[in-house]
Amino acid sequence: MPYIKTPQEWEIPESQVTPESDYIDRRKFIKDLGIASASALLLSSSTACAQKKGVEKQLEPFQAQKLAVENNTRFTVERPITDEVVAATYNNYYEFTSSKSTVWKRVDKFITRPWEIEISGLVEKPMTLDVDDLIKQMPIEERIYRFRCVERWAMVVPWIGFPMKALLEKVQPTAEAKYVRMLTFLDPDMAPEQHNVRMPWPYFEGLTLAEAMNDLTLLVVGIYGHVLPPQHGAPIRLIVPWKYGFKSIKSIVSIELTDQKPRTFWNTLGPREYDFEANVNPNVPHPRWSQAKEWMIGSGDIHKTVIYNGYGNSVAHLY
Ligand SMILES: Nc1nc2c(c(=O)[nH]1)N[C@H]1C(S)=C(S)[C@@H](COP(=O)(O)O)O[C@H]1N2
Ligand SMILES: [Mo]
Repeated sequence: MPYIKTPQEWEIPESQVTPESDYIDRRKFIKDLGIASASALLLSSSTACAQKKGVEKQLEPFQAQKLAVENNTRFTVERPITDEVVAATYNNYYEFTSSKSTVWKRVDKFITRPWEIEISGLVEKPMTLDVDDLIKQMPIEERIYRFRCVERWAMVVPWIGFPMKALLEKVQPTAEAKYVRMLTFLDPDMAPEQHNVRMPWPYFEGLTLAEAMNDLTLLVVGIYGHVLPPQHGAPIRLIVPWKYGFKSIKSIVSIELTDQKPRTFWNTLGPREYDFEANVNPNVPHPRWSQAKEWMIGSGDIHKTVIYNGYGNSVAHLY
């Protein structure tokens, strides 16, 4: 079945393509992966079909909430768009599980509406907004972007959202504002891995104000023509396509403007491995693997990694 990844010869063992939690509980993690890969090998095509049907059913209510928006033709990618089911069954969302292929099965208790988002800190007009009221006020459009995880998998996805700049212009950062700090929700009843005390919940990330104001920086509320399903970070998440995926924080409840560089979730857990900037760069290896190549989820196609994930024209001047 197309959504089960065929291992490529150059690929390193699974235990290394899932680094973001590797060292936190290495033994348990490898055990989980062992089970996951063994079962993937044994999966008969009928089981695979049943699995595909399960995902399709899980996605249905979100697909029914269509977002009729224009595609912004300034953003095109030469590579094929990743299949929706592939993208919806290969997720990093550690609040639910560290096993990418089962996030979609663990999000059923995750209630994503109503949802409020607070914008605070060094701004002239702090505000708390209902996400749907916010969406009505913002210039929503579709953009096809490349997406690259630090673990070397990549995809091409049609996001729906609005430039973060539009929201920042509304709240008016003060002259002292230099950074943007973002937080994910905290609710262990909905997200069981938030009971795991080895991780500093809730997930937090940050950008410089210049990065946040860049035209590419998108606050995303939809995907594949409809509202975001929970596994992709409903109801609102960040996408910064020239940086490794962990910067693109999901299910945001707070955006705070600060004059101090914010800490980040993965940098707190692995300071040597996940820096604040995290720009995609083939010439800077991760301490445990090369970043020279990447592979597309679904097809397994291998490509050379491109500096700034191919978005150098828009962002190289920032560095
Ligand atoms: N709150 C939160 N945001 C998160 C993560 C997470 O675990 N929790 N994982 C990050 C990582 S490592 C990646 S690669 C992307 C994955 O996004 P996707 O599942 O929509 O492809 O989400 C990022 N945002
Ligand atoms: Mo990632």
